[in-house]
Amino acid sequence: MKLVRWRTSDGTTKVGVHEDEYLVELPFSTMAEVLQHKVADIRRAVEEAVSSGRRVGSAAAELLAPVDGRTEVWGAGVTYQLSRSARAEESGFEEIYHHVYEADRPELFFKSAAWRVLTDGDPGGLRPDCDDSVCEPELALVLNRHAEIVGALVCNDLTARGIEAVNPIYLPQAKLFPGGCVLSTAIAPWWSIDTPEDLLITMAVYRGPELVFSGETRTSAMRRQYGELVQWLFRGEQFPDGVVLSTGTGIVPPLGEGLRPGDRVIVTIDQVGTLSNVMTDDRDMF
Ligand code: DO4
Ligand code: MG
Repeated sequence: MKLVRWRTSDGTTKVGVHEDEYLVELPFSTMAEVLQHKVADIRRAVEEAVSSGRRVGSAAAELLAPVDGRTEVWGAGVTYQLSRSARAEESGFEEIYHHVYEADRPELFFKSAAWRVLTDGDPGGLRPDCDDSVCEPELALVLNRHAEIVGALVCNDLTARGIEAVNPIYLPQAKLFPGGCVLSTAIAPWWSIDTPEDLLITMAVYRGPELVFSGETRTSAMRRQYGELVQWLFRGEQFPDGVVLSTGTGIVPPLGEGLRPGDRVIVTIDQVGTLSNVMTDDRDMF
């Protein structure tokens, strides 16, 4: 059972629960409104909706990206040892990445507004002015305005790593661009996930029929606790419609083996979901 947004055949957008081939509407008009509530209230609304039996078939519904309104997407960086060593290797700025990996304060950055977020089956974006871009498969936390974890998503934090490698101060240009933020369609409620601190994350990149890269990690390899990242994010910020916090990547393709237009990237996180997107550097696609 997952939380989703969908568009009906008459063009109305709804928010509800997706279970098997059924949808059940929730008493909220947007996902932003859901994220204004405490987890206990959201859970109660979900349980009441499911037990009401007011199910509709999902076949005619168009599932949408999971966020709307003023909900933002933020990223955490250098939270896995592999991310730290890869950034140091690609840029030569070893000390900066070493320091942020060890420091109390994590690296946190704005990634996307809700209206720019793409989802499963959409194209994924590559910057046309960067010839070394990578996919970053990450577990993303869905947080309400009260800094509680409501659920989880798969995030592909697409990154123009060739730009960041020239100078880490170019980070916003390496992270924010059309098609650069892809989230899975359905929010897995946090209360439904067993051992969220040890989930398997896998990624595969296909060029035509050929598998050109694959990798895996586990969330247990992350240096920081989820609660620690959440606490730092809310320390100096407010999110009236909640926020999605992507927790960083533990899978990094080797230098020089970046994505090309036409590559299909598939990311899966146990119990959370799957993302499959074909990459493009054509900005008219977004
Ligand atoms: O320092 C750059 C960002 C790193 C990042 O996005 C990650 O580690 O996932
Ligand atoms: Mg990342």
